[in-house]
Amino acid sequence: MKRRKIAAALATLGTVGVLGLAPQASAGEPTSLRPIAVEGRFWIYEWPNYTGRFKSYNTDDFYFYNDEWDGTSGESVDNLASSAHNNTDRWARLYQFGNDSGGGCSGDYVEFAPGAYARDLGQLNNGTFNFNNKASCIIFDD
Ligand SMILES: [Ca+2]
Repeated sequence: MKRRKIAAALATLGTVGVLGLAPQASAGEPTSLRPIAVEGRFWIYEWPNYTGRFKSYNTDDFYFYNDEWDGTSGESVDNLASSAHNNTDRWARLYQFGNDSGGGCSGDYVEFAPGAYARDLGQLNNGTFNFNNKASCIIFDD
């Protein structure tokens, strides 16, 4: 997967993730879910500072709308994540727009290096980039 970087180290707690605005980023993305073997899990949290309800992923998921917070029934995680931790061995991206019809994901994205975390998705890139309550898709690098 080609990685377009508008590089900027996140300021929070030494996070090494990179983010970008990439309306074209869906070009070349896989069009179906892959059973890739990711070590560990990528965690999203309802509130900043890794608090509130949580959900984790260890494979691509193009459609957060049908995912529930752990321990809930029918309460979608879509557009509600406020902090995140990539506790996997892969690069991963959270995308603004998901897809349930075979297409890729699109819109703004936040890219996480293996092990990277974002304490507040609403205050990325020294507070200049707001990804709070936007995540709708996750894609891991091969
Ligand atoms: Ca899903």
